[in-house]
Amino acid sequence: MKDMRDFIALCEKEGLLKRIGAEVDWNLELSTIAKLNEEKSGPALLFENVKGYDTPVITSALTTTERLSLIMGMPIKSTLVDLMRKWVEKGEKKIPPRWVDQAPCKENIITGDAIDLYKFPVPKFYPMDGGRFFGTAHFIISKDPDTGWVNLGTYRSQLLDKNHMGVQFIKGKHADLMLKKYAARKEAMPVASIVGCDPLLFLVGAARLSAFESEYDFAGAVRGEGIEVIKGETVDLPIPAHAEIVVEGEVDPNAFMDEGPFGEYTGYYSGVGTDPRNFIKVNCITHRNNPIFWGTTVGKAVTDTHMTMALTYGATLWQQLVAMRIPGLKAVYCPPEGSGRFLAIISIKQMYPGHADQVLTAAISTEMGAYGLKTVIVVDEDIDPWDIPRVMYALSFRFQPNRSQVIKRGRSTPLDPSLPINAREITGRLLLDATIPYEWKEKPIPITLDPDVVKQVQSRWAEFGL
Ligand SMILES: Cc1cc2nc3c(=O)[nH]c(=O)nc-3n(C[C@H](O)[C@H](O)[C@H](O)COP(=O)(O)O)c2cc1C
Ligand SMILES: [Mn+2]
Repeated sequence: MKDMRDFIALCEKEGLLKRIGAEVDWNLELSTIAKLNEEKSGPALLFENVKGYDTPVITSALTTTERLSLIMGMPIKSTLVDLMRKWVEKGEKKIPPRWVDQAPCKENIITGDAIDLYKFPVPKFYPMDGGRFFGTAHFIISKDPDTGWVNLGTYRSQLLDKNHMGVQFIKGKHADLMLKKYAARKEAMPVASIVGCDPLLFLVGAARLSAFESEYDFAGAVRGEGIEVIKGETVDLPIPAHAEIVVEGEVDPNAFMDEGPFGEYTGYYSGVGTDPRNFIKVNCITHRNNPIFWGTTVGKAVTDTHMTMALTYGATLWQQLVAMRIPGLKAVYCPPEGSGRFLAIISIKQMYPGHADQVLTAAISTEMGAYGLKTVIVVDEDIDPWDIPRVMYALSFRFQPNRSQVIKRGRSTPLDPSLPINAREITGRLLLDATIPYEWKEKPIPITLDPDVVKQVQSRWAEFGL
């Protein structure tokens, strides 16, 4: 899969995409249809007739595990955990991007006064949002001025006027780290915002890969070949050759415009209103002929974004636990209902006393878990962490509060609505041990059926009229 068009074709072949020919307004109507559709785990939607525009808009691309499987090149009936496991395994062998000289993303090049972001059918998602959001299912490419490390990160981008887009680089995110370096050099940071591409690139942009690691190399690893890139027109950055729309520009570290609010994936607004934020001054737009715009709804779980994060954040946590060389890890699951980040369930084969405790404290010490993860549950290997009824069983019959811990302080996300709206830097954490202690000499005695009697009863099953 090279681009959005391949993805659309594949979805259509599998009956997982619906084209909408009826006229739909970019102003709240399109997002409302997408949101209601996603709440029912509906198909990907291709809006072909957006009021006042020729450009179609795709939404709900990632709402189901089936479509995530297509993107990951996995059998369509895979589970989220299957996809996470593949992510962890494939990610080991990084493949750098491959440079090309010609690319479809250069079919149209717009500079100077002709630049106009309103040329695209940018949706307004929720009534209380501060405006139209150009960048939802997009990512921003930036480069470390010291080391040349190229980062892809999804940071929402609000359309502010025809050549300015707000950006929200939360403190400590990779684009924020890079922007601080440009600030020290008294330079603006060159960036490119990409809308519409191989959906895997968006997934890696939304994943919490470690610092100094390029999301491009990771995407190449999953694809098994380097992602094709071409140099930007006005920025020295690798641009996905098959991107639909590329917005090139620069971020002045010391300039701010009013941005937000935006309905977040927690189902709430993250602040109390508009905030001054950095922005992109757009210097060039390139796009394919007949480009396709891509948007994603956030808001109340479970939607597109939650499924994205359950995969990408969950897989990142798993990867980072593997990197810590913790033995006995069976599976990691971060439910989409918790947007893949607030709650994690980990199953292990216990190998020594204190193993479960080690896993619990390790999870909140990973880069992923140290930021926002609030509740970690560890279960034995016979419990699949995605099998919530079995997790409830373990929490009822194996869990013991005296073997669990409350951690008073840890790094939080400003998005967590369980904290006061103006004090979201620090969170508590809860570590729940729902395993049978390894060191117990006498373990609870499980009740089993006699296998011979089971066989005998099964052979007579029809006789009982059941
Ligand atoms: C739809 C969507 C919107 C997001 N918006 C933001 C945002 O505005 N700011 C932010 O810092 N992270 C945002 N994130 C989370 C980041 O994409 C994620 O933390 C990613 O790891 C950032 O890239 P980085 O690790 O290279 O910094 C968003 C994620 C998604 C899926
Ligand atoms: Mn990164």
